[in-house]
Amino acid sequence: KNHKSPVLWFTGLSGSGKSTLSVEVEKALYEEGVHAYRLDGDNVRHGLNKNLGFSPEDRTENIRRIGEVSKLMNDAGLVTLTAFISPYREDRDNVRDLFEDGEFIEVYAKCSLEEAEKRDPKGLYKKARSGEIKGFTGIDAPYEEPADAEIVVETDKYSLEESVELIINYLKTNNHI
Ligand code: GGZ
Repeated sequence: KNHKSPVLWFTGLSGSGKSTLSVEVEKALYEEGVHAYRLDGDNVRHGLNKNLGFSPEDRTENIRRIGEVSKLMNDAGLVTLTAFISPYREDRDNVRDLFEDGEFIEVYAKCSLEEAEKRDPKGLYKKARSGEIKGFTGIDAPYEEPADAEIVVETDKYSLEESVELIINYLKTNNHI
């Protein structure tokens, strides 16, 4: 087993399934007896980052802070899972640089915009299309696809179970758990 715990950094469009996936991976880790903690919009954007919105600058600051918090939790020995769009490659790479080689695992929840928009669980894409929300990722704000994510999960092709298994197998194969 590797000495340091990994950080699983989920990235992807709104509606790509990264949040659901991170919840299920956390459960699977628990079953394996691994202590993990998950950061997502509900416990971060409503607390630590409640002064931040969705401008490019605020998204960058959102990701920077989440990266630093992940670093603290990782130092405390937890497997950390984060589920944020994190649309900018540079911001994700800056977080990666906080960690030792192999510790930071980028998990790209890859899903076509078409499928994410079809799911539209909160009706936000609809609002973005109508102009009610401005600067929505994938509509009128960018999402920069990862070029070299450690794990790519095609959430519009694989079941949730298959996707979780893929991630857990990666962690086992690479001696993270
Ligand atoms: C993207 C937005 C926006 C805009 C509100 N663009 O589907 P959701 O609702 O639950 O996930 C989205 C969430 C994105 O927050 P993040 O902290 O992950 O974003 S970032 O990493 O870019 O800082 C969506 C909701 O917040 N939301 N306005 N304009 N998503």
